[in-house]
Amino acid sequence: MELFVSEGNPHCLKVLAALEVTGVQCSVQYVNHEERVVPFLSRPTLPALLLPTGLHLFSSNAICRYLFEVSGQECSEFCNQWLEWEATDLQPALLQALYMAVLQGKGSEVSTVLQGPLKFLDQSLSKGGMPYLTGEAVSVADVVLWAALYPVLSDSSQALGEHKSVNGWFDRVASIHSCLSAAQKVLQGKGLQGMKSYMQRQPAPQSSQGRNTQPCNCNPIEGEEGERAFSEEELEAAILNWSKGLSTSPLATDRQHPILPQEGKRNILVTSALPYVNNVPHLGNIIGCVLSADVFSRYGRLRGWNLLFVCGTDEYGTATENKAREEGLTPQLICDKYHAVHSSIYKWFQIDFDFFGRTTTEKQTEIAQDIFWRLHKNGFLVEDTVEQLRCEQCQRFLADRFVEGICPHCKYPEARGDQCDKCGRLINAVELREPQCKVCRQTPVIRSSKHLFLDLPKLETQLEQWLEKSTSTGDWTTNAKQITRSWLRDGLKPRCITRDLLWGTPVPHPDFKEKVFYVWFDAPIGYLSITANYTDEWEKWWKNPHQVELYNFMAKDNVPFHSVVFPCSLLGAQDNYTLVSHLVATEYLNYEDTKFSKSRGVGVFGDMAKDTGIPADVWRFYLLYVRPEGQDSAFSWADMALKNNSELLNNLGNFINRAGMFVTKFFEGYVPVMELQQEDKKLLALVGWELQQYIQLMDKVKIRDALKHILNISRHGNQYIQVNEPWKNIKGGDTERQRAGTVTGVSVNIACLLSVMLMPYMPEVSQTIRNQLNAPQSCVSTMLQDNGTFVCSLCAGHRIGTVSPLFQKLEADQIEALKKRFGGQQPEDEPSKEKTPQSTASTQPAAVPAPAAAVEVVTVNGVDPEKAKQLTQAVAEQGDKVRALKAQNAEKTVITAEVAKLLDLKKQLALAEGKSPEPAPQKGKKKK
Ligand code: B3M
Ligand code: ZN
Repeated sequence: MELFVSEGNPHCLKVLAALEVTGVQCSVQYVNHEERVVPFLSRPTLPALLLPTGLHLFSSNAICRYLFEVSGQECSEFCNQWLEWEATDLQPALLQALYMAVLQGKGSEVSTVLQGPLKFLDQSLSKGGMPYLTGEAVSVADVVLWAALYPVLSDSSQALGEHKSVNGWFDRVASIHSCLSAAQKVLQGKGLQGMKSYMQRQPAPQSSQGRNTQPCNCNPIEGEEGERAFSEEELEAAILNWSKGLSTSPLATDRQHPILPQEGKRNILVTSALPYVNNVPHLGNIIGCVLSADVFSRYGRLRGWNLLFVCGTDEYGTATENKAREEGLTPQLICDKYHAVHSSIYKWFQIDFDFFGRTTTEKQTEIAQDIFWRLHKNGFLVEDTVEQLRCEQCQRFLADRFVEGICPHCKYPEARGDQCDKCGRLINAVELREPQCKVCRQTPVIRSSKHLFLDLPKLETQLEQWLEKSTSTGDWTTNAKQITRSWLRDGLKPRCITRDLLWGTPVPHPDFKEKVFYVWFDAPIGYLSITANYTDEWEKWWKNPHQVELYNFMAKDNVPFHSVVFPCSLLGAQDNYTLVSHLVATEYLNYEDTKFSKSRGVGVFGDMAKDTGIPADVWRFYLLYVRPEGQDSAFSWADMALKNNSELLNNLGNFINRAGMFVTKFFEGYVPVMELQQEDKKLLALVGWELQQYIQLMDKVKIRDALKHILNISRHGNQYIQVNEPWKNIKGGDTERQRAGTVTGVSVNIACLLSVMLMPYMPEVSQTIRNQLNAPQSCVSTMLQDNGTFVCSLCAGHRIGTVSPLFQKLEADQIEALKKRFGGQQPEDEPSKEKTPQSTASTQPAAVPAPAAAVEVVTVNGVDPEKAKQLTQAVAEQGDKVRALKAQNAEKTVITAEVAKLLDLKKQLALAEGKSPEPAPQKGKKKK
């Protein structure tokens, strides 16, 4: 038997899953989409199964059924019924949905199209009360439906709404390894984008197929092609809302600190992963953590939730110790310096933390040690002996980054104690050949050292029970659930929580006096200690799981620590801690078509953004527009210019400016009287609908998708103005002038609504619009009223302020120059150092001293690679010399002189590499 499939074809996903689940012997051939496997068919059809008889099967469901039968699993009547439903009801809707999501960029409308089938599936599953579609065991029906739905359901950017039973069932099937592995083969880990080339070859689906599955039961009025249609009732409701005007109980806009949980309120605690202090964050770090958390927090405040947003720098660990040695400073001074760098970057990006703290505080020691003793007392810590390298001269055990030697696998001479940068293999430090202490270059000896381990296997059952609940009731992104599941699938092992380092929270146990806590045990406790530094009543947030909902924002490489390890620490400590309810993880943001790389000088780092002259709000807008939500995405200069010029300038800015200008020019700055006609009512309904979509998506933390609805509104607005031509009507008779007034009044009210919806994304622009419109403070309560309605907030007679353009064009030559400036040098033929591309972890191998400046402005001018190479060598040698002198406690004056030489060399190196040799210009900037 031979099975023919093609990549990115959703039908092939079904048959491959069936093949893998049943384990039937059959060879698989990957062919391209156009391959005509079945000779007598006029159109190429894949998948196709060539039977031993020489006959072909070419319906995907028939192939699946056949494979199950061959493996001895007969297809029941019930099963057949589901397969029928899949082919006749689900497929047409799916085709439409995929077409929209993959080719038209209308991912946000997928939920509408799939609403009907998903609801049916959900009801059937919950009525049936069984784990699988047809009973207690997986059948062909489960595999077929799961595989059909996999592309959309696994894409976390699709807000498909509440389908509890579907979600539970979907996850259950997904945990069958063969299913996921088939999905991986077909989609190549690219998610929906993996289907692009397949979808491009499919005929466009009839849009009526989408119409049949409208979410409401009402009879929609058929609109023109591509237009959303509303029933009379919906139009009436829109006018009723509009005329209600602003609520009389406006949102309190100034926050009273400390913010504490309140009875009867939705109490939301938001954290962003704590950035490592020793590095300047790049755009990928910023979008993954602080910016996403900021947008959600700002939105939550608009919704009237009682919300606290905390973050801070993660300051302990080897990376800080290394940086301190390189810069000739104490670890504490390094932390102080870089904490200020982080603060100023986030301030520039307008990240509105309620509190931005740090982990090197007394509260951290207090709380971390308390959790440690509780774990100890409750029997969740175990002791074990570990073989480690110890430098007798420096009198200490060498953490992985403090030792270097020959890689046992590829013989690379500068392999680190944890990994080889050449072959990428993980290394156990004791396996290194000819190991050297990186501080004094002596040969270390092997010694055993006792360590403490968190007994994860003992906590596993508790953890799983909690996870089951949290992931089913909370909004965990798909990647967060998948990563967690795969950790659990392999079974948990005890994890070492102690390290032989100096710079860390001390382990209070007398038998482990010399040790500190491992950073990943310590860092998440930072959330608690940072809150404790904000308010003494921190336990009201952190030991209050029934009143508090916790949102953790992070990039996906941080997931297991937040979903498995840290929850285990808290569960084992048994003190009624608040555990995460919503784990929101982004995928990776790439830079152009490569990765951000500090060492190669590629990409835009937080502190450089402001030197581009592009306003912070535009940066925010673009990063949120390409937020890696559900799949990896890329920052691109050309695209940023395009989006600025098309979406911000021509669409959004243009609409708001026109609306305001009409009021100013035609009505002396006073909002005119509005007499709504059918067309205006339709627009109100449409804008109200977009607002609803925005709210639904934001509630589910689909930040990127929600943004598209803001832009939709201004697009509708522009079209409305274009069709109604107020500039002509204003010159006509009474009726025409009245019409111009209505159109202007409605438009300027839409502009006001847009300013509120923009607040989480572009806070400054939002404020500017409200200033220009002289909008009442209470307009920000739009999202409180009846869960968000479009109301008339600038009534007839309201006087607006001075209107001016909001955005500037980004010119092609400007963008070219920026692209050159930040493109970095040609990637050298060096081993990849990006182990965890989106974490703020240092990607700099410790052997190569980091550039002296925290702020690098990368230029291509004046680059001298040969000289740079020599200087790199010289810097490394001089660095070693300084370290050795320090280790030997040499005279201070001697050390100072050598450090000066080192700094000078680094400056020369920076110049040779075409970077700015000046250190961070932090002067004159206030600490947050
Ligand atoms: N500092 C790793 C990172 O920035 C780490 C996060 C800690 S969150 C508690 O990716
Ligand atoms: Zn040593």
